[in-house]
Amino acid sequence: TVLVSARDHKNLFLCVQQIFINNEWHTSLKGKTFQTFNPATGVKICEVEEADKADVDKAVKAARAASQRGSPWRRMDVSSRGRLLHKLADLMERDRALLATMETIDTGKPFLHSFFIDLDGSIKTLRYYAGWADKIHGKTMPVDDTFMCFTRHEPVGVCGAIIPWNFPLLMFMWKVAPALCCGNTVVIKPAEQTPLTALHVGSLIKEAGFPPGVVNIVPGFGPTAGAAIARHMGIDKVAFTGSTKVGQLIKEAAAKSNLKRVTLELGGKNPCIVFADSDLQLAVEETQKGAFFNQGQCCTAASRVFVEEQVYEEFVRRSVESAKSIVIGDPLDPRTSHGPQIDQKQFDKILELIDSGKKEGAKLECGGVAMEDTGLYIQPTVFSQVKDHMRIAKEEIFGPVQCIFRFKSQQEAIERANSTEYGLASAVFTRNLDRALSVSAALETGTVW
Ligand code: TXE
Repeated sequence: TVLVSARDHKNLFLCVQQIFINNEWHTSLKGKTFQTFNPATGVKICEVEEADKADVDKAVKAARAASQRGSPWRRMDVSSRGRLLHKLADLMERDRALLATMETIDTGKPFLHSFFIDLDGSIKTLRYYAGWADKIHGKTMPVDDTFMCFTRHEPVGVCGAIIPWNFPLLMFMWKVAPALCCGNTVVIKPAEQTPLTALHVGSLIKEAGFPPGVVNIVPGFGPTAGAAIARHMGIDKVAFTGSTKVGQLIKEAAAKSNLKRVTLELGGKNPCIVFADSDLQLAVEETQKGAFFNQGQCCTAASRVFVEEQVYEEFVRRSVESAKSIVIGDPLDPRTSHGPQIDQKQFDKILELIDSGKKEGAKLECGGVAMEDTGLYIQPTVFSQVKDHMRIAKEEIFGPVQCIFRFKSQQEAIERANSTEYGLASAVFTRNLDRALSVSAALETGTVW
């Protein structure tokens, strides 16, 4: 039923288009709205009230009041805080199909991915942090003389969060769940491309029984609402996921305002090293999922695949075959595994980088162009013979482009993998456990798969 009504967008988004402050819906103080579009069709879904600096001020005021010592939120038992997070998870389970449909219409990601990956991950994130709420221990430290020394964890206070459009709901939960688990209050700005699921969750937060002001949601744009969060004197910490360039602005704004704490999760150019002794079919499948999942719009995308020379040709052949079998289509159709890019800006950036790859001499094995008919679809693209100096080897493409490199020795692979300004994630494929462990240790990334 949800899917059917979603096709014409009727009745689906009626109560979720406003700014959420103090558990109430507000219009924009400047009286502005912005549009959100379905990237699969280019059709406008709805208008959303646009938060600007004054609306952020209003949200911060609510969040500060809710975080005052003696407030219902601060007085709440930690176990009850955990129960509230579980309650929110229950409500998301109830509304799972609706939320997955909204997410698909607003982002263009295939429905089954929204339903089984984004919703599953969001609900599990809430439950995980719900379990932590009453297990945040301090320490006692032996000190000299007759003193006694112990730590007691206190909430940071008001946490600002600014999130991107590639996993709108999941990012929302990754930011909000840990903050709430520790007793903080939150002012969160969803990305301007994808505000809808966040706003629906606003209504669930109220329904779950969180006190007013604990979570406030300010849909709007980066340079206005986002920047207002980053430099706000009433916000104690800001967490941001997005581009490296904006991450630098956030840190600068934090430094120039109240030196609020900053957590950044930015871009990547993630190496995968495939050794000749690996299970080749598994390596082909996993590296390709890594490259094309979510239309390549992942900070941890497998964007540089280094393959040992003995298996290089066969790896490329199988990768091309696999890329050609990907089902591109209507994201609401359960058969679809590949949808459109999020917006024109990203679409143009990806095609420009693909073009640079062709010009700089990488071999285009398949794809490399947009789909002809409608929407922002780009064909899954495989480049072989990619060289380290090429732009496609160095810049984050954030689109469905797999770049395959050839290597001769383990040492060479490690050095080339590490030779990047990024350090987010990497992967190693081998059947040799010694090698898996030693290469993992040598890779300079936060995560190694
Ligand atoms: O990112 P922005 P964009 C990378 C990816 C992509 C590129 C640009 O390479 O192609 O960034 O994408 C808010 N002050 N990633 O333009 O602008 C904005 O409103 C405060 C990687 O979409 O960084 C949105 O909520 N906030 C990434 C959020 O920042 C500002 C996910 C992200 O937008 C702001 C997305 C400002 N001055 C893009 N300007 C990942 N790590 O997963 C913008 N924003």
